Amino acid sequence: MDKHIILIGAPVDSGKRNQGCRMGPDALRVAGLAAAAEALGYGVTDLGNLTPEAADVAPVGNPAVHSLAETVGWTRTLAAEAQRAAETGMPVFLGGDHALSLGSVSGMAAYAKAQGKPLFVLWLDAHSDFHTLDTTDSGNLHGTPVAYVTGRPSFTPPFPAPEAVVPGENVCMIGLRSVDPAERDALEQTDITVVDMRAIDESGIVAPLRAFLERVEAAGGLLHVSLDVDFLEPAIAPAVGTTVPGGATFREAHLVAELLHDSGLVRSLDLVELNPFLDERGRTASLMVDLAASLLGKRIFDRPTRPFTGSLK
Ligand code: 6HN
Ligand code: MN
Ligand code: MN
Ligand code: MN
Repeated sequence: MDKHIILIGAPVDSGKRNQGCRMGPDALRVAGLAAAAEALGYGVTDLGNLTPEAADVAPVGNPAVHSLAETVGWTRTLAAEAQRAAETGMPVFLGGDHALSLGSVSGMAAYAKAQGKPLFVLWLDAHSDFHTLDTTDSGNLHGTPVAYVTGRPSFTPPFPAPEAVVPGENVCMIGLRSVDPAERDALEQTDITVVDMRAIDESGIVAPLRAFLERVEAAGGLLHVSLDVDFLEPAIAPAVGTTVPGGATFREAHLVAELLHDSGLVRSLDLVELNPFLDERGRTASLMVDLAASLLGKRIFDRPTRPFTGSLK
């Protein structure tokens, strides 16, 4: 089961106005995701592209919010599929915009709860995606999933009440460089670990990641990783609608993926916000697949699963 991957196509495009992420799952397939996993010894099942269940919802108070019914439908569909897929392997959600994580993460939280284990979430993103339905100015629901899964108010109804809430202390965000004032004020009231690009510049990306992974391991937790394309520096990953300069470099991102593999803790993964309409000759899709391969164990030479800290004898 730990060597079995379930690819779940989630062509969610309802989380923002600019369209194109619906083509993401197929671009990740064309870039060779299944073959890369198979080459690393995994069995791969591809469930194809899902469609959202129909949802009938009343309008909410904030008139900026759009595509609400479609996003609620996706959340129900993906939360149910996450729980089903996790029974037989490692779910990999092929986005689709980041609104898909309303479903993937809440579904994995429910799965973890049923296993009697805590879910931890690593959010690799330029943005904190911590808006509620009340605070979002853009009305773009891809900016809300962390608020939903950590139990902030305003979502229920129309969204389903999460079966299990993820405590803020179990969430670590790395790569932040675009946080709206309302998100920042709310984040400061939580125990969410926030690692912005300045912190990475000053101290490197390894220390905060390792500290978080040690907490996941000590708690016997399951780790969900949510990788937004805009975590990456736009010069190397242009295929995203929300580029912010100053992102993670090629090597920083690979090192994160490599350390995640070595930890043995990753239970599920989102690959989100890829907009193939904005790509250059598939380079962003290929980079996302290469990062997924590193996370699944692609390496140059074997290293000890823990960093070498002892002395040579
Ligand atoms: N993402 N904070 C901005 C908004 O519109 O709420 C940007 C959200 C970006 C969403 O990273 O998936
Ligand atoms: Mn995001
Ligand atoms: Mn983002
Ligand atoms: Mn905003």
